[in-house]
Amino acid sequence: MSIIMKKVITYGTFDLFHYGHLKILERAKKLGDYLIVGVSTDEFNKIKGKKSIYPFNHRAKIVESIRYVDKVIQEENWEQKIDDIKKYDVDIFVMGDDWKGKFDYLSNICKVIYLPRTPNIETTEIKIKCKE
Ligand code: C2G
Repeated sequence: MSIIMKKVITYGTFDLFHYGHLKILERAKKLGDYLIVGVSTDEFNKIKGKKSIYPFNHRAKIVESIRYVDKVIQEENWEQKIDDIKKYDVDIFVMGDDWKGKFDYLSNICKVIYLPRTPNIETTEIKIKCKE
């Protein structure tokens, strides 16, 4: 009996892992049976103009330890999403709605869903509060 798994993918830096990150991973997993997360490498973060507090290997290990996550891959560039979706036979691409519209080009190879961001929690805010 073949088990048809609905595979979901999402991407992010996931620095200073917080409730907003948890909630999007939880909701993404609920859309299918298997959740792949592309965690941005430190080098890709430079391209994104982001500097994370935690290095890639810490961020990746934290994400892969989350019960909703089935697989972590490296996110190294903007272009890899199409290849990842094909390589892992992904059905649904999920991102927070701060990215709304930015990845609609993927909708001819999988379902694209933007989920509302969790309000009032931001890694940048946490960094500022820590400095106070
Ligand atoms: N997020 C959320 N609510 C928050 C903060 C973040 O739902 N309060 C979501 C974002 O919308 C994103 C995910 O959590 O879908 C990861 O957020 P970041 O680590 O900030 O990801 P980002 O730097 O936006 O990288 O190719 C896509 C990029 O790698 C996304």
